[in-house]
Amino acid sequence: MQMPSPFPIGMMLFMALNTAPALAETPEPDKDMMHHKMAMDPANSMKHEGYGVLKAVNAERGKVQIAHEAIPELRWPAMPMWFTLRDPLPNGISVGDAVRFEMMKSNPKSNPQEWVIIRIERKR
Ligand SMILES: [Cu+2]
Repeated sequence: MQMPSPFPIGMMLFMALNTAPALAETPEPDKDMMHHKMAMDPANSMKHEGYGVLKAVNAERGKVQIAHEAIPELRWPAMPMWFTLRDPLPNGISVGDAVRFEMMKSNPKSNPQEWVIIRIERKR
């Protein structure tokens, strides 16, 4: 009984003859592809800047709600949103203040909403 093959015999031979060079070149295309993919996905970039108004603080949970402006690089429209604070909220920032903040994902593979503020300051 003959095994069904999706490939014509000439193509099989071609693939067999090309096995060694293909293996040798495998790491480069993979790396390029991954780099390209990371560049294409804005959520994988490390750090993003945002502006908004501080709406609420939950000091116990280390979270703040910011009505942030649109962030085009992430394709985020303006919205009120809770963020996790990496550090305690600096003194002198209170609810109602206009703020500038920097954030990054706690884990690049996690849910898109897990953003951590690594810097926050009153907008001058
Ligand atoms: Cu948001």
